[in-house]
Amino acid sequence: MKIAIVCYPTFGGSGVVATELGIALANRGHEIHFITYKQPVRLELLSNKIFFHEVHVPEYPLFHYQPYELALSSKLVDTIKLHKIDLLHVHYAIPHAYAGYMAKKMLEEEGIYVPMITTLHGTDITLVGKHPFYKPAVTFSINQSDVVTSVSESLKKGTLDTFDIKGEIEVIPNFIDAKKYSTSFTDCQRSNMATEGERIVTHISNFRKVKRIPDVIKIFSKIQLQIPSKLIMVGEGPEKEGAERLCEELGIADKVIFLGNSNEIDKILCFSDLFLLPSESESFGLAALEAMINKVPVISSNAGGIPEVNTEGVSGFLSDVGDINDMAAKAITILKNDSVLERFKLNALKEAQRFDIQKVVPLYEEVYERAYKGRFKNV
Ligand code: GMT
Repeated sequence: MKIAIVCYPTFGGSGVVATELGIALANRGHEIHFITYKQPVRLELLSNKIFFHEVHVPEYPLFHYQPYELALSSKLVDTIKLHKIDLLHVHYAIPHAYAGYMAKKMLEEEGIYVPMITTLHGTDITLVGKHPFYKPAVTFSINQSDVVTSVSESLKKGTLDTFDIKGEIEVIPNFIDAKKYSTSFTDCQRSNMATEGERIVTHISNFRKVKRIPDVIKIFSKIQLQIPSKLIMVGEGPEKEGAERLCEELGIADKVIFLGNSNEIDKILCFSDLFLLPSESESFGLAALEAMINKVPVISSNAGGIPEVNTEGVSGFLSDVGDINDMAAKAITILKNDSVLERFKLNALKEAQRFDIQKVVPLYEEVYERAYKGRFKNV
């Protein structure tokens, strides 16, 4: 099939999932066209089955806000016509489902019928989408999609509770390429980050408020009182400066390493002993899954879809949002004993394998087949 994928190209779960999905689909013989404003960070264009089409938004001084949706929908129309695309898959409802719907309607005027699949990722529903300023447009574009998928049961429920949804929402969880990780590193070079007797605790995110970055620092501050350890903070975002200040205030700045954004997440996770994800809300928690496939147990909150990924007492532990004492105590339980840590590491890997790409990508293919066959249904 020829599939157009619309996503955010930046560091962030939805863009990562969309990119990895596109690459996997190309490996299975589909022709994939990414359409977004920048080349997605995890996309290396080394395949004759993968194309990238950049959306340009020309600056015009009259506009206070440059009309990205307009440029995107025009680009979709042109690309779909030029490359005879069969199907459109948009990741993150805002504004992609809205722009996709407009493109679909414009194409219909020319007798071209392209089904649209919308995948809901989290903040497009739980944070941004439900704001009264956006809600009618988000509701409309979800309802106009030919198929709607959500990355967890929790997000599906949240969407049905918040919006007036007319059709089905199918849950297709996020995924991970287990094979890629089983063959990756043997030498983790952990000595670059910590001394032999130290444990390495890691957090990776976009450092937004929802990630509760101060909790990460405070949990680690308690851990390091009992276990010699280092904290590695990976990512960039608005909460980073405050986090650096908090480390100074708590007197742990020499034990916390801020690495910024990285394309070498797997290398970092390779030498990590524990992953912290105390988020306020999380539709799935792809970062936790990436940790687990690298044999890193997870201490997380029990928000949203995280319990669908991190299994209590098996791949790690879960606590109520904000309960940093509980999270620190559970982290210490795992870290203080070599054999306990080893058990959790192996369990984390095993649990992550439930989400292997080989099991999940065919679910998307099934959805595509069905949507394509029914493409004239809503005309
Ligand atoms: O976590 C973020 O803030 C980024 C956001 C995104 O859309 O890029 O992530 C959301 O989608 C990911 C992929 O499906 C999920 O794993 C994250 O849990 C979800 N984030 C939230 O719900 C806060």
